[in-house]
Amino acid sequence: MSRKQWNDKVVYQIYPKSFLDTNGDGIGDLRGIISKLDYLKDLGIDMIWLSPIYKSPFVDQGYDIADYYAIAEEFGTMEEFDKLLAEAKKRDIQIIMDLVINHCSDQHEWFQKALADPEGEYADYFFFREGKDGNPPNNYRSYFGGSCWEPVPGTNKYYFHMFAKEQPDLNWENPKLRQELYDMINWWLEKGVAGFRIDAIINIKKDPTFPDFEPDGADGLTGCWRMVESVDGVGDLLEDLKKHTFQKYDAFTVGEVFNMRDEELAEFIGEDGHFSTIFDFCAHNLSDGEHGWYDAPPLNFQRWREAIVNSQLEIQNCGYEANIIENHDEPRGVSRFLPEYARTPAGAKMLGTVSILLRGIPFIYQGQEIGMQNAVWNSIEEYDDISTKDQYRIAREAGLSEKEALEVCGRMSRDNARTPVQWDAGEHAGFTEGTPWIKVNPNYKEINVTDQENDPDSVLNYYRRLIAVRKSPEYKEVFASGKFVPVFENTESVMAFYRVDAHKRILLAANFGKETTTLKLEYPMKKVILSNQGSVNIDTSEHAGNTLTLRSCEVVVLDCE
Ligand code: TEU
Ligand code: CA
Repeated sequence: MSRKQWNDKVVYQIYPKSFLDTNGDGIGDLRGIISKLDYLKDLGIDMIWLSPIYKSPFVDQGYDIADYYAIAEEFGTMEEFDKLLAEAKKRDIQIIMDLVINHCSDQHEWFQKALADPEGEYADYFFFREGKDGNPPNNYRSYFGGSCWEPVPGTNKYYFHMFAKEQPDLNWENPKLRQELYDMINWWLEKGVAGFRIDAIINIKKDPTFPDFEPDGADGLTGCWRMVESVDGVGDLLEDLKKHTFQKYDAFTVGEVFNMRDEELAEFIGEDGHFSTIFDFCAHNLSDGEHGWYDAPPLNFQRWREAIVNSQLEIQNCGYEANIIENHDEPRGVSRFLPEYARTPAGAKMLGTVSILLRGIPFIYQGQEIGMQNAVWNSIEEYDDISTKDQYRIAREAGLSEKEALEVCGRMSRDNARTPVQWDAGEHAGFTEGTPWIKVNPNYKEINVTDQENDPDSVLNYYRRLIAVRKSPEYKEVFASGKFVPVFENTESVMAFYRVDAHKRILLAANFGKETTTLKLEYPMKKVILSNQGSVNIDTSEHAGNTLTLRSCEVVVLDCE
């Protein structure tokens, strides 16, 4: 797909396990997704990204794949997947899969064969290395805690994993392994998927010498991302991947890329970039703590605004990124980016408007369209997420009390976004007739789809209008391709920008503050395109000039001269 074919699309991320359960086992499934396609169509969705649905032991919720050619039994069958593709197509909705190819599951046949014969050909699908004097080959810490190296039983070797020990990393230097992956990718493309969201992809390039780095934590280890940042040559692997797969099918690809070198942006998303697009995590990276979640800096509106503005300005020099508020790895945006007084329907609409109308491809995460929030977690046992358990341990080891460590996890846990979608006010929020695999956020009686369907003023109905505006014949072009121009940057608590092309100048202005504020408009307003609090207050009288008054949590989108 050329840029023109995807830069006006709106994408919706489904985390299947928590979307909708239709057989009472407490786990969302493909039939649940099929039954909600009309709902998504109605919302204005063009494309669905499915988090992994492949066969998996679910150590990391399906990001540990045991068979790339099979659907997880928990979710359904290949026939049901084909039905999902066909039903989506009828509605003009495309499906993209999650492509997890930096690592697989330790239950994958390749890894089992490698363990069975550590000198054989399958061992070279992975990184098997000899230890140093009874210790692991080097001092890298995995993303989920502990050493990146796990002993290979019966040998003096270790295998390498950047995530959980059940997620061995694949050796991309091995052409045979690469070919196996390419065949698999092409098989899915032949089936009719439109493309992929590509997991943790920058990690595929390893430094084969695995040099030690200066320890950066109490455990004496060093984050494995240091190798990612120091090694050269990931671009060659990504081009090889593209050439043998996506390019041939004109597929849409969105890379999950952290730790990229800034100067390489154009190579990633430029006209002939490695991917169609990558996610913009600039706002999310603001809460990277030096040692973990427990020392994550608190969010500050000015820093948030500055990060987004700078990122937008940078990106438009070469391509498009994908804009998100939240995803399955991040806490709910309403709880994270809005101050407490703004965690209301008005606040959710305001945040959504900014995200959807920025320059780039909007991705909406399931439940975002009704303003779902972080849950309240009462004990570490309530969590399922492997990363949350690790972060809890780190926080405790750093001296935080149980209560404090829980508070940290409550704020940052990936499980915040993984609680079931709140469909109605009935038992288990209408997600399942059985026992949900993870707790339902108790606020489902206040926040759920059914109630919002019936309320014209709801967050859900606002999102429908918002997406419709973005896709309307009149404004589609300017929102898809128009330039991003920041404005009112010196006004405390206001996030505002223009989207501009040869024909249109759109102003978006949002007041994140607690108090009412006024802005002196630079251009006369032609028309109110959207607002989240009823009538828009513009005073054009002579003494006022052209003044816009914004209440707390008010956002307006104006067509200007
Ligand atoms: O996420 C990659 C991931 O975990 C990053 O956030 C990583 O911690 C980062 O590179 C550190 O800077 C993906 C999936 O979205 C996630 O759900 C999986 O757990 C992970 O890969 C492993 O597949
Ligand atoms: Ca089910």
